[in-house]
Amino acid sequence: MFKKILIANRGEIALRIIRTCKEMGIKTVAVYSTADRDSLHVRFADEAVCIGSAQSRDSYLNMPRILAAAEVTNADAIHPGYGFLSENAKFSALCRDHGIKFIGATPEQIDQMGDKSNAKDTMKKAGVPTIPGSDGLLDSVDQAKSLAKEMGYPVIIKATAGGGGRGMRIIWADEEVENAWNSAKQEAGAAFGNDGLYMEKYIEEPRHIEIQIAGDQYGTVCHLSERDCSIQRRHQKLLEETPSPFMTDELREKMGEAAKAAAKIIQYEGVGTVEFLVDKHRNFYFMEMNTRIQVEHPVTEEVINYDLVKEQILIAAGVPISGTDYLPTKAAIECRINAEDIYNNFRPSPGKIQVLHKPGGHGVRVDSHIYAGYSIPPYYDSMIAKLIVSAQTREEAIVKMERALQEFIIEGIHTTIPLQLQLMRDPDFRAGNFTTKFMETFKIQ
Ligand code: MV4
Repeated sequence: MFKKILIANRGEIALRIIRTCKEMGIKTVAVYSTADRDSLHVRFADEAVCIGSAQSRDSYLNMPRILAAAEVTNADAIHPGYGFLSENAKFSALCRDHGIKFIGATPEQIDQMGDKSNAKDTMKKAGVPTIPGSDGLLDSVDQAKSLAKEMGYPVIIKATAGGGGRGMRIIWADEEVENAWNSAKQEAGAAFGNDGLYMEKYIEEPRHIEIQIAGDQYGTVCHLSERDCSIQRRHQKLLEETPSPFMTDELREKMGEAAKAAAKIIQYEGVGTVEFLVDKHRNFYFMEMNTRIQVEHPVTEEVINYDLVKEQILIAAGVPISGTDYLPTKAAIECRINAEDIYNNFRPSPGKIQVLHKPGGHGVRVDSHIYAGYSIPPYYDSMIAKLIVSAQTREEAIVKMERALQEFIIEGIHTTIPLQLQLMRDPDFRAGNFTTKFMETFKIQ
């Protein structure tokens, strides 16, 4: 087992990883920027190394400095958390070259899944359902035009290096193809340095349902059921839950098997997530595979009674997994609490937390790095807490979440708590009647 793990991240996930390491008897090294001097991950780690100034590229994205911190502290593994370097093939390769175990995917797997058209091709070969569309990348606007005509509208053009909706264009008619092609190509080239585009049939009003998987070094793979992440705003998830109110036992079985096939074909080792789009007829299609621990992993932990970070560490250390799939016996919901002003277009709201009261009670979990007197720096992601509740049924979980949100007092900054409260009281949300389009028409009160 590892003796010492360096956590190449900040905020709640750094704290989350430190907590598991402590329970496993593994020493921890925090790295931090000058803006995070007073952070809890620095306080609670066994050692802490300042790696640079506030801007991420000077600190949390600075590979040489993080590797140097690992070398001087004698860390034998690096946990990258989510975001930052968690899906960076170069960093994964650098760790390998330095004899430090990267607790995440290999550079080959990251590259394989990072190119979306290529990932889709790989999944097709594994027998995982994919959205009908172009055979690989499109060569020209003329090819795009004829394929769109042949498939029938609407279609969608996507950047192969994309993610988060960038370089994506929905097309409803012949005359829109040329503009969509040009602007997507330009946007993708500028954003990713790769302007490769492919086309798919556009799925209207889908749900975003993902399957958590785990694979060990010996080829054993299991799935740990689904999370419904359809409640999003501008590709930022607001709330995640398990089980999905749209799920059936039959669909879970099929999606679980597909997710395992996806993991097997790339010989995936570690915990990962296979994202699917699910249409109104419950047809499901591979969308992306994430080779990291995700923000929303706690909802899965609460219903299957399993520490996913511990599992990541055990798998990385070569411990075999049991290989049995997990089915939910409870319900869990996570609300992301962001320092944002929902009445001013979700403008970030950094600043000092003057008063703080975190909710508690049975079935309530708060994953957060904030404390009374803490100043939220303006340089990073605005998520400051995750409120997770679990209960016997979805209905009870919603009631509990409403209660816990009411108890959550944060003064000094704006937060998304009022929006989350409104969601818990929304008749369509309560009925499980929502798609990825839900927030587009949601009226903030
Ligand atoms: C789609 C789609 C509809 N049809 N592909 C959004 C980000 C990227 N991961 C893929 N995305 C989508 N791909 C086809 N063929 C709709 C979306 C989409 C979406 C997907 C999941 C969650 C939220 C979304 C919001 C807008 C669009």
